Amino acid sequence: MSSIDIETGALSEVERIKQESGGLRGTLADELAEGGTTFSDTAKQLLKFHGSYEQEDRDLRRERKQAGLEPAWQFMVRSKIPGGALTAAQYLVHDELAERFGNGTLRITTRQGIQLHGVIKGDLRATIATLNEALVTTLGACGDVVRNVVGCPAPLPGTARAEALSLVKRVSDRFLPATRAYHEIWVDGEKVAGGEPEPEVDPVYGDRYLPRKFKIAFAFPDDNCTDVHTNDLGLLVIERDGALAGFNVLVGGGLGRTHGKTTTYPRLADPLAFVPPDEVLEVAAAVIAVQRDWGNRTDRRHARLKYLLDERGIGWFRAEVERELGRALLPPLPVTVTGVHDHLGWHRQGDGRWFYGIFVENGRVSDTPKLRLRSALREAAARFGAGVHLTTQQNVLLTDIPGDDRASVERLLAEHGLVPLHQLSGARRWSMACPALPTCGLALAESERVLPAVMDRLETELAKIGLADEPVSIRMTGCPNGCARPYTAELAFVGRSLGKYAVYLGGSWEGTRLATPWADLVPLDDLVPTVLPLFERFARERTPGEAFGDFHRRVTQAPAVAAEVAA
Ligand code: SRM
Ligand code: SF4
Repeated sequence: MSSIDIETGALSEVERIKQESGGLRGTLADELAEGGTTFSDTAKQLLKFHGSYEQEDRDLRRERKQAGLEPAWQFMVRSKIPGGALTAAQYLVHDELAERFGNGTLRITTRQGIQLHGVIKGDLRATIATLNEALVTTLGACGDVVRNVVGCPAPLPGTARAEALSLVKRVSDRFLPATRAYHEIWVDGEKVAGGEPEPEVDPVYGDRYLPRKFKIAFAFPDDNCTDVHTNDLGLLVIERDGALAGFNVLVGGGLGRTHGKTTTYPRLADPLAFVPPDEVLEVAAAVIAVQRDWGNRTDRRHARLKYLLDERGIGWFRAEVERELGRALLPPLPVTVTGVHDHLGWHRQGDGRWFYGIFVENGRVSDTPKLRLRSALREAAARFGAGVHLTTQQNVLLTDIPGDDRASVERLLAEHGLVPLHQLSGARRWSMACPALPTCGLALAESERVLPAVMDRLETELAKIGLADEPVSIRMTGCPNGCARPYTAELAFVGRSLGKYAVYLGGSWEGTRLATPWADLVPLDDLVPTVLPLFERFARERTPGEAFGDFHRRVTQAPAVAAEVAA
């Protein structure tokens, strides 16, 4: 019996759209052929599964409305890049498309993807087709399916690392939607425009796909650079004698919440089982099947796996997964997550070559008069054939660089205005922001565009109190959905309304503890003065080696304060 049989509420509108879409086709091909600037509401929903969102330039909203014009419709195209690994050629295609069809910038995402913004409807097909020619897909980058599978992108030596990375790709391939619609619409083009949709039922997802987005991450206990506990399904590597012994399976992570409501909340994943490497695909399929059959399809705000787990309990969930598998699961192994790396700077790959990690402020790759980052990355890829690996902290690793080229790479980056790593403050190096305005339709406040100035101000103050090099994870989002993972940061600013933020405090450096609300409705200009006393007290009273988030969890966060702000 599936949960659908026992649900009493009406299915959400998106469920109907998926079910009637004929394998995610709907009217997409016809609407593309019609031209114009926008899609119908139904087609917009299906477009997400193909890796694109219809957006508008919100900076132009008022002006265009006053002039009696329609909104400045434009599209975001998101590449799905398992483990964030691109060849030089694949990266160069993104760079070229950003120029030809986008807004001239590339946006590295918090899930190792690349977003092109500002693509107009008439250029969508060419954009997606060109990515596919370079063997990059956008299928399932958005929508109610398994999203980009993330894993540590650093090509460090070690068989466990190599094996885990190869599994990232296999898991991603396994859970790509099976529909042929994607190729018909975007790659083969005309063949299907106006044609009858072929009935197709996806062997993994069925005809209604999943109740909601589903996120998978791989991580290492000593390097949780992917923030594994924030995913619906996490796979934490267990090594024995340097070899990959298997994974602890974690389930039910997710961060989305709504201001002023306690019924939606961030949640870290719980350990479910230990699985050997050759059973990962099967166990992942079973976890996905349980969420597919039992996840909430009436209320999209309660449709993520985390709510199913809280409603039914981990014991029930384990029993359902075991029923799917037809066998018992092994208990999870005791394991502690001890570290997170950003992989910036030079590192040996173990094959005689090197990789160099570059800080990309808030993931935005662009050329400005001061910093020509886009040109620098393009040249590095073109001249040195460097692979471009993307991190979940929105940074870039240039890979496969011969030792002899290291000085030339450094020169190239310096010529384009890149600040040497040692000049970055610890706080800036670990900061992240989501795109928010002007592209995100859900943004309540600015994020990417204002965090750099907040960091300028904070950095100056931190230098005065001896914390210039202190690594502190600081994240900002334009709304409570959590796209830059604010709730696992040590300090976070979450957009409340235009120019006002909630302040969260006390997540752990390792990503194993959630931050809690500390102050609310703080105006943008007051953010630094508001949080500075926290840093001053930290500088004075911390124990040796104590991290900022741990200190504040220990000394300042009375639960009563948190509860008050949440109410
Ligand atoms: Fe996100 C929706 C951007 C990672 C939670 N996210 C959106 C949309 C598509 C807005 C929308 O629905 O109209 C944003 C597009 C903005 C724009 O202008 O392009 C958007 N999310 C992003 C990215 C680009 C942020 C970034 O700074 O890089 C990330 C793309 C990742 C990728 O390549 O796939 C991104 N989003 C995340 C993460 C972090 C993660 O997965 O590691 C989260 C929190 C984890 C989670 O999913 O719980 C996240 N995004 C959301 C949510 C809340 C989901 C929920 O369960 O409530 C929404 C809203 C929704 O789905 O209804 C959302
Ligand atoms: Fe948009 Fe909110 Fe996500 Fe930021 S956190 S990109 S404002 S949905």
